[in-house]
Amino acid sequence: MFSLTQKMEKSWENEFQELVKTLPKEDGWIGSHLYFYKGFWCPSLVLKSFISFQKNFQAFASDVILATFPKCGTTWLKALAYITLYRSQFARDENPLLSSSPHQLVRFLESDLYLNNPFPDLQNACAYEPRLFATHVPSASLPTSITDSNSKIVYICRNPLDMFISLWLFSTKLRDNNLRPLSPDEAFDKFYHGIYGFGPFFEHVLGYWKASRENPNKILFLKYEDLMEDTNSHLKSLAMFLGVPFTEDEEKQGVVPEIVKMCSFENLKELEVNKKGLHASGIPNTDFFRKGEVGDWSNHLTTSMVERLEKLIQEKLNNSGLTFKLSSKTSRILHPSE
Ligand code: PAP
Repeated sequence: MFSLTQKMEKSWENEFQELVKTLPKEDGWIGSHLYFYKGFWCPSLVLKSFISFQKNFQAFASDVILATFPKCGTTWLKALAYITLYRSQFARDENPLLSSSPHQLVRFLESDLYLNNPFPDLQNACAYEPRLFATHVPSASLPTSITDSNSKIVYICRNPLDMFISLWLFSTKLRDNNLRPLSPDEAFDKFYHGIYGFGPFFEHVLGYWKASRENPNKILFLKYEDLMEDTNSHLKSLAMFLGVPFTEDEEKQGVVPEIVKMCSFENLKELEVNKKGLHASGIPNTDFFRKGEVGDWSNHLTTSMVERLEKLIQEKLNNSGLTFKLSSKTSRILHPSE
């Protein structure tokens, strides 16, 4: 005899399998597939959990959601936001980053909490209040309870050239051994056409960009390059946005540069906790720390790849007001009117 819950699970599984058959499908970069659903390429491993997250997540007005495009600074933002938001909860020498990776501290909704459970225990997933979660889901596909509530979103993106190199090298490292390697040309072609997890990049970035301009009190829009250039002042803006501004006393005591240093690439990469252990998806923690630089694309991309990407950026960002710095040395900004 099946219980009602088992019957519902079976019918949802059947419904899911029928849906999957109808979706455009492409090979993934690491091993599994990508399905085009709700306007983005969803990795097959998280398709079901994305649907559960979208259907079942109930946001609280106090929630903070870190929304990011993959390889654009998620790990860094998780560390900065966690320490800033909860700094009054722990002693300075008991910093949680010393014992947990940023991904353990701020858990992904679709690719962690909802992975094997359509109704995860979200309350116990966060050590402190307000709740802090992360997602790679585009703004148009977020659960309506996030978009319609007073919950806050912090978004980070990065220039697409560095993002592509970061994604390609990350995928190359983790790619299933049974598959032949993804050549730079193949990877570039897929990237150019927006076929990678949570892509296309430009639709994702522009979705959050437009939403943040319409409602700057709800969405703080950050760029990796700006954060790299002046982490202190962006951290102060982040604290203000989260409703936990640094006090004069804290500023005098040097709390801001202390958090910046704690969350820096150099520091996090060397912490024992980030050198071992696995992310919820099975990816080694250490693979989230590679080079952490602006402009590394120039060591990898051919001239023709750069030209094609620059043209694509100009086309896609035209009239949006959004620009990206491509290099830290020259502060070169690629502007759509260039
Ligand atoms: P995810 O979206 O898959 O979780 P994410 O953290 O966004 O990954 O991307 C990893 C990138 O951020 C890597 O960039 P790279 O390949 O160009 O080096 C990683 O090195 C960089 N990164 C990780 N932590 C930090 C940090 N604390 N400061 C600056 N960059 C960082």
